Amino acid sequence: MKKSTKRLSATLSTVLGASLILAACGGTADKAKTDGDKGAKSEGKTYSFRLADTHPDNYPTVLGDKKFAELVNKKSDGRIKISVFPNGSLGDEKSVIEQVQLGAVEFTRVSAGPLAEFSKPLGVFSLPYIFDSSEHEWKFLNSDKGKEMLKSLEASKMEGLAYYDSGARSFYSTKPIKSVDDLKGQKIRVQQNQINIDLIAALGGSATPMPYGEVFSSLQTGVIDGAENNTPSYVSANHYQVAKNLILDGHQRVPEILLASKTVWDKLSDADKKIIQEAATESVKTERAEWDKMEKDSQKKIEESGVKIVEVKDVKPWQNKVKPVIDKYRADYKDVLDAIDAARK
Ligand code: GTR
Repeated sequence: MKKSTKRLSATLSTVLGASLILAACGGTADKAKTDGDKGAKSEGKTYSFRLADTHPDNYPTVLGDKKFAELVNKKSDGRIKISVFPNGSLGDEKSVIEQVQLGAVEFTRVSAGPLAEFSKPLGVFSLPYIFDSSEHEWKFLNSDKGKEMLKSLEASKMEGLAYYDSGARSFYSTKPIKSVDDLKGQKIRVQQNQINIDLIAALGGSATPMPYGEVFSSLQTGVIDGAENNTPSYVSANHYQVAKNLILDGHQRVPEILLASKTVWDKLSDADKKIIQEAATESVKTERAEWDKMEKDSQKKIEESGVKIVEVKDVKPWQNKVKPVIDKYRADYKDVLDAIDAARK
């Protein structure tokens, strides 16, 4: 989609969403409930909500979203309908987050990367090399502190429902990258937040924050030299067809987050909140299983397509180079970094 068309559709969707939510929360059709049901106030109401995701239809997060929607529908006996809008069709992540804060879009699945500009605690996930492995990351995400971080979104008008998997992010470029030194002087696209800008600066490159949907054409036209992401995104967004040098440095593990607009959430009955929360938690299993599958498929595709892959055996030189970033933010994130360290044991 052209940028101008995309913007128009994002604006249109804001307007549309706002009217939808008015209809939903203003108390539409009260379905008669069976007797003996003394549930909370809004029980029995029907809702039609939208969920935005930047990824295409068959991507693991979108499959997770769909599972979530299906479970909500089932658990509410068809009263709560959530339609999934993939492909960034409701706007890029930053503008979707803004729409969610307003209540114009009711749900979204976004990366913790862009969320960091709206909710400072989530910035910790953009710090480099804080997790050793997927196991370490998930042990933390499932810990009390991990759950508390989801809840911290409330202060920014969002209700965090669940974490989804997003693996590890690595650099890729149209120019060769054989070691950490090769990023020097390269223009690298990053997710939109300050920590990423500092990260690229520490590596000697220049950071270009921009929406995900613009990365492919920017690589093609040379606006940027490279970018960084997990392998499923590298493949599904076709970046691997243009940026054919991949270095598996795994500098970040930035989880995905499924969340609701707090404006919408606060108007739901306790029973409906419970339905939605349970469905979100249950959908994690689907997303993670799809994630594992897609990581393997992407790996295969990359190998078959002539991408030059460099495995990083020793991350020490990378860690040393990005240490100024950790030093800059250590005090801000002390509590959570301690909890992440504790999850290592
Ligand atoms: C992906 C993530 C997307 C988006 C993208 C990006 O890994 O799943 O939601 O944030 O990265 O780099 O913009």
